[in-house]
Amino acid sequence: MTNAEIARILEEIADLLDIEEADRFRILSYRRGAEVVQNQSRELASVVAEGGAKALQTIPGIGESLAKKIVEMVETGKLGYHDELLSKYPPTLLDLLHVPGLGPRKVAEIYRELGVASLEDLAEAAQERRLRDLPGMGAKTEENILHNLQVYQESGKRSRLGDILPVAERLRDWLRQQPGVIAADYAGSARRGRETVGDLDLLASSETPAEVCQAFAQSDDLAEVMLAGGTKVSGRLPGGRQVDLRVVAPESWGAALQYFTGSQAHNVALRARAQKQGLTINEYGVFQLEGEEAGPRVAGETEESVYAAVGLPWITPELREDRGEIQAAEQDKLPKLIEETDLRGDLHVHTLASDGHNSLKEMVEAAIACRYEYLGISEHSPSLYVAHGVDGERLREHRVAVDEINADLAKRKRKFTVLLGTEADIMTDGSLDLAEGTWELLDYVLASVHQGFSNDADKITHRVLTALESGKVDVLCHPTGRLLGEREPYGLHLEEVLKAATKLGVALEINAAPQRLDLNDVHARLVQEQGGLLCINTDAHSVDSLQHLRYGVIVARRGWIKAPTVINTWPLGKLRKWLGRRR
Ligand code: DGT
Ligand code: CA
Ligand code: CA
Ligand code: ZN
Repeated sequence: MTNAEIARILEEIADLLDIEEADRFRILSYRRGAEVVQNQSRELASVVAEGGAKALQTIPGIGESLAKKIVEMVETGKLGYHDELLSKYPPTLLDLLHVPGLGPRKVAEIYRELGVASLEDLAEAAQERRLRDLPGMGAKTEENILHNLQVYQESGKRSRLGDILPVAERLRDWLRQQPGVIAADYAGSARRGRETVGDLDLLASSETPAEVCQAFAQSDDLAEVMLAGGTKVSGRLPGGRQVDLRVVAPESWGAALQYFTGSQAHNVALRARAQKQGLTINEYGVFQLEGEEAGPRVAGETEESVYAAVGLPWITPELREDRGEIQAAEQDKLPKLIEETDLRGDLHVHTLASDGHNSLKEMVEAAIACRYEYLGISEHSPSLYVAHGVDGERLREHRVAVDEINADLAKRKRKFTVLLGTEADIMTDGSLDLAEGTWELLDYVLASVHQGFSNDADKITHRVLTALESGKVDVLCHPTGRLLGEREPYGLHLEEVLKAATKLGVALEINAAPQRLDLNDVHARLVQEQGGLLCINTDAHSVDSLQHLRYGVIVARRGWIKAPTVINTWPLGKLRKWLGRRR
């Protein structure tokens, strides 16, 4: 049983208890448990195998009772308590909780009053206008539910990159170790780093494809096998996502990798170019055209050879979206894209002081292990009660703590600096949630919209612009507020906000949290084109989430971003100077 599966069961228990209106703290403890499990880098099943419940309890956040439940899940594949709760309700009822805007209270009510127990029931009830008569609902709520339901059902067809990439890497590594495999990689949208992935495409080259296919079809990683042929396997991963493996001959490896990486639009453009040069490209290679027919092979063993055959340098997969990359390659104007190692620090990080799970010291140690030069701590501001926003008094204590850590680091001759920032809420009137006298204490200010969303585009745009014009904001965080597959962007006039930010010298965040990826690739590119600045942050709430930076870098690369556009690639001196520009 994987950590993700364990976490899902705990999460479901919390949801079911929520529907039952059980004790809040009990519900919260299951949610916390799920989060702790999700954030482990080690598989808990192997922790149990090695040291049982005792070993589990050495992990911070896992107490005796959670440990017992995890052992039961690992050993039996299920949890009695979970089954007991589930048996009280139709299994599809839980799906309703994932529809944005439908909390447990509402779900319980529409189940009780209308017998709505599945997404289909819900759609029907909304279309037949039966929801609006329930207490506390109305025509408007009903419309919203119907709309959110459509959004949710659309997004359910794709997985987040952050959920798929680790699996893709594991399967690639597994394939590379199989006897007879010469090369293996993942292709498709996962290799291009798209923010969501429809299905996972795997590719291997081998002289003995049937054996490779057979081994894959029998591997524990597939929950279901739909097709197992001599050169192709189609199956499903444990959460239902489809995965296809194709095995090709070594001389076709590069051509197949190029073909199955896509995007389709990029491939179409590349093929058109080939055609003009009297060549044809398919998944087996590049061939000379003889009339309509493919003649002798001219390339195909490597991807480089495919691009070289049509007179182009190799194009990195993140750019293969037919957004001008072929023209740029042709003119030798491909950008020198940012890389993960260009980042010198993370400026959006939470600790136990607000809603993070690790201490300041632990976050600093983890950032040093990432080989960063600096780390910016940015706790939530006071108005965000749910996240234990930090008030002026505590911020002063924080300043002292950060200064002490810096003094200690200096004493130990460590080249590492902790910066003190804040993640100030942008209030509904556009003012910043900064307590009197705190701005002077801070090295920098992040600003975010977290609450009081409005559907009125003019209103929310005005709100954000007012905040930017305060002259105190250094970085505007997760600018559109979207949550992939859960919440659409606030309807703000984004281009207007991006322009204003650039004019006012405010950097825009690419929030690398896998559920956000906000700004996205297209908007990040727009910022760079208009001469603005970006900042790639993880918004980490635990040491493990610092690793999410890679997803932000992928978004940036897909947005053609070069390192100098991103302020946290700058050396500390340059960054400090910029942060102090208005002080
Ligand atoms: P996805 O799975 O929806 O996230 O997106 P992709 O890009 O992974 O698309 P997928 O899985 O349908 O196909 C993988 C790649 O294979 C795709 O990017 C290009 C190539 N490919 C698949 N079918 C076709 C096709 O009919 N024509 C062309 N030119 N290329 C195709
Ligand atoms: Ca795919
Ligand atoms: Ca596919
Ligand atoms: Zn944050």
